[in-house]
Amino acid sequence: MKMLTVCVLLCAMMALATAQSGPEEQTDLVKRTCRCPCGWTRIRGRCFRYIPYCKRWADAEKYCRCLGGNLASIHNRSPPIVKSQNDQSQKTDLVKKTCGCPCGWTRIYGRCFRYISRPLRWAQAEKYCQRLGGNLASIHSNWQYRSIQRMIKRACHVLRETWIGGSDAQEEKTWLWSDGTRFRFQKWCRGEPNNHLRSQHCLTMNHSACKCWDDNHCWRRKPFVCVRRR
Ligand SMILES: [Ca+2]
Ligand SMILES: [Ca+2]
Repeated sequence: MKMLTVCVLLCAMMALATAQSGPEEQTDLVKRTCRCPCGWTRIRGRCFRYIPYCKRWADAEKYCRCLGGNLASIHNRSPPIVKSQNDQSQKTDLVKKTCGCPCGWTRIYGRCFRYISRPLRWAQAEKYCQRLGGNLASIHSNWQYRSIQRMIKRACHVLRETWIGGSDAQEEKTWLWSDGTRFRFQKWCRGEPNNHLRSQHCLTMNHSACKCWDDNHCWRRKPFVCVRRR
């Protein structure tokens, strides 16, 4: 059975305190503040992650160890994983969010998004996303906005003010997305963008109690959301 191909690879890691940092996860500071790292789903005290790659069992186990866990063990006759196949919301958490996207990315409307909790300045955040093969996130509908908020909430349970890819640094009041897509959808808070002190040129989401958009000072350090096509 050495050549057994595992097409549904499910990794599990124990409580956060026992997790080891894998190379893909080391840059995320999520582990320090969240119960499960980004891309993992907490079920009954353990963190699970579906990996949509075909691997032999041994390679699958090695991959999970690299992420700080092991292949999933199931201890109940009706375990939450099996149960989730009939539960649309949990099924979405475990399967759909990684389907077609690299590990750690969440698929939303055909694109892959990733929340990085490490606070960086806007330009640093854009460079970070570029190193991951993407850009800071562009958002084109209220539905996408809500989906990204849900992704952040799954990761950290709160909606912190977060950089996305809008900027009017090139020309005041001309907002552009750093990924080159057209800037049409807008979710500004009341009174924003106000270009406070004539020096706010970068876009944050989850501003104020309304969790809407604000133009902010690009030098401020905030967590951010990256996007890539696949
Ligand atoms: Ca401005
Ligand atoms: Ca502002």
